[in-house]
Amino acid sequence: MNITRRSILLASALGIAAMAAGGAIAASPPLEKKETYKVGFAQTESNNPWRLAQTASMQEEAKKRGWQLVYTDAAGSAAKQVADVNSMIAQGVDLIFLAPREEKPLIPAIKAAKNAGIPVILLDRSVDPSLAKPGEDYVTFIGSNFVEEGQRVAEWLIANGKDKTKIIELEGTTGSSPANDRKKGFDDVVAKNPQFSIVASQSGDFARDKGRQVAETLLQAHPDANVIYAHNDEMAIGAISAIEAAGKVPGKDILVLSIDGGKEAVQAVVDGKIAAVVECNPRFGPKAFDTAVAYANGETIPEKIINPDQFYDDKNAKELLSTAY
Ligand code: GYE
Repeated sequence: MNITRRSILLASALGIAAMAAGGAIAASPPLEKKETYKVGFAQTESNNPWRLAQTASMQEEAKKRGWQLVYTDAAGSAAKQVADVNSMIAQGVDLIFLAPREEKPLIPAIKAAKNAGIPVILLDRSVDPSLAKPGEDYVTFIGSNFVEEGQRVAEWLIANGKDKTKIIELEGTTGSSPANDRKKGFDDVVAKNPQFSIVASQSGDFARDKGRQVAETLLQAHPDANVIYAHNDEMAIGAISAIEAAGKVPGKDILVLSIDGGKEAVQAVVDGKIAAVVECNPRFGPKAFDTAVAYANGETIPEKIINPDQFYDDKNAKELLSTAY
């Protein structure tokens, strides 16, 4: 009996043992050791440079290794993303990389893949930890520490904001893990510094035009606001248009803070329109595929694999601009 076959049998024996102990099959399905794979990548949307960089990184890596990549784009719809995962299951892919749009609606699709014996690796967004678990329902989560990203922005503001203390927060997609965690990380630090206050917080759905519209409305409602914290670059760039349309100067009257660190935003730091950006690293390909191989080899996979993120402000943006995606 070859090693792969033996490890599959061992994994199912463990599953049967778990069932006998009164639970469902515990472990995430194994991945057979093969020369090449057919893997799925269920992208959530493609409306910004971050997503395009992530998709390119996944496609390049698949090409480099000679793996077949079944790519879908849910175009901003969790329902379509569920259908995309189900279609990958029907096509019999070996493994699914999933960027779940929101924390809850993708859970049934993750469980369906598990029931079909297909391991899932979550990329860049996570799911509600009370509903699905790493090592059990999915192999692992690969991505940034979003709570820390929010904290880093808040700490920069506390240290450098001076008289800029009244904050408008533009939240990402409601129910998505980066929006939840970037809010938590930022708001908790601000709450410990009572000279700062969040005067309004509303979703701009991680989108440029929605961010512009929401910023416009909130700036009218709160004319004393002098900080805009956006959960991503797209909304920050939208907010800059709203600030200028209101006859104010970004970087002078209103500080703009952002997360993602795409080239356009880092250029805006160089130009003084964005005060600081925490990068959210979109280069997933090598790590994602390496993790799949390690999993097939039977290595222990950590519950979370965290990408390192750069930080840009006026001290380093010019020098690092050429390295931004
Ligand atoms: O910040 C945003 C994108 O999930 C980390 O989603 C990702 C976020 C990223 O659309 O720009």
